[in-house]
Amino acid sequence: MLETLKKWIGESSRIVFFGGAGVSTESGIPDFRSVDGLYSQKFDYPPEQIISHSFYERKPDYFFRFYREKMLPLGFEPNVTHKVLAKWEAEGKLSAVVTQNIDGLHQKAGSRRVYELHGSVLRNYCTRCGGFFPAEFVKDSDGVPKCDCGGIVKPDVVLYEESLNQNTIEKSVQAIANADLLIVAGTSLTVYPAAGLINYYRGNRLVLINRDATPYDNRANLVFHQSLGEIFSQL
Ligand code: CNA
Repeated sequence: MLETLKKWIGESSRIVFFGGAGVSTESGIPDFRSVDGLYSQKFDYPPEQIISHSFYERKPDYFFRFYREKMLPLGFEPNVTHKVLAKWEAEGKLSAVVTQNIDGLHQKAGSRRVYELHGSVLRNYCTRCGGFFPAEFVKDSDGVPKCDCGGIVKPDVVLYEESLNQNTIEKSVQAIANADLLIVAGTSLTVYPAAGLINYYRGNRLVLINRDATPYDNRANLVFHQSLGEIFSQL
C-alpha cells in the first residue's frame, strides 16, 4: 500500500494535503477527539460551547482563560509531516496545504501556500480599531486582552457559530478541484463546512491517513489507519 502511495506521489505535480489536529499531535499539541484529546477532559462547560461565538460574547473572561490554557499552542516545532509537505511544495509537487489547524506549524516548516480554514492563533486583532497583536500579547495579558483604545483583542480563530473566510474557502476549493492527488490526514472529518471541502476533489487518488476511522474511509482509494509520522518518515 505504501508503495502505491509512493508511486502516486512520484507521478503527481498538484498534490493537495488536507489536514487537521492529528498533523500536530506528534509536535506535542493535543487534538480534540483522540482518547487523550481535549474533548475527553472535564471542564465546567463542554469545550464546543466554550469555543463558540455566543460563549465568547457572554463570558469573555472564562473564554480567554480556557483559550490561553488549552488553545494557544506556542513554543512547538514542526514534525516530519510538516517538513515533508514543505519540501514537496519547494520541489513543485504540492500546490497547497489546506488545514483546519490554528498553530502556524506548516508555515514554520517552510510551507507558503497554506489555507487556514479556521484562522491562526498567531494573528490577533483589536475589535475596535483593528490593530494587530502577536500571540504573546494574548498569552501574557490578564483576563480579557485589551488594546490601548479599549477594544477587546480577539484571536483570528474561527469559533463555532462563526463563518469561514470566503477567500480562503475559494482558494481551497480551487486547489482541491485541480488536485491530481488529495491526501486527507489527521482529521476526524466531523467539523463542517471544512470536512465537506474534500467533496470538490474529482480524481481517483484520494488517500486517507488517520489513526481512527473516519466517515470518509469508504470513499478513499487508499486508507492508512496509522500515525502520520510512521507514514511520512518513509516518504
Ligand atoms: P479532531 O477532531 O481532534 O481529529 C483528529 C484526528 O486525528 C483523530 O481522528 C485522530 O485519530 C487523528 N490523529 C491524531 N493524531 C494522529 C497522528 N499522529 N497520526 C494520524 N492521525 C492522528 O481534529 P480535526 O482537525 O478533525 O477537528 C477540527 C478542529 C480541531 C479544528 O477546528 C482545529 O482548529 C482544531 N484543533 C486544532 C489544533 C491545532 O491547531 N494543532 C489542535 C486541536 C484542535
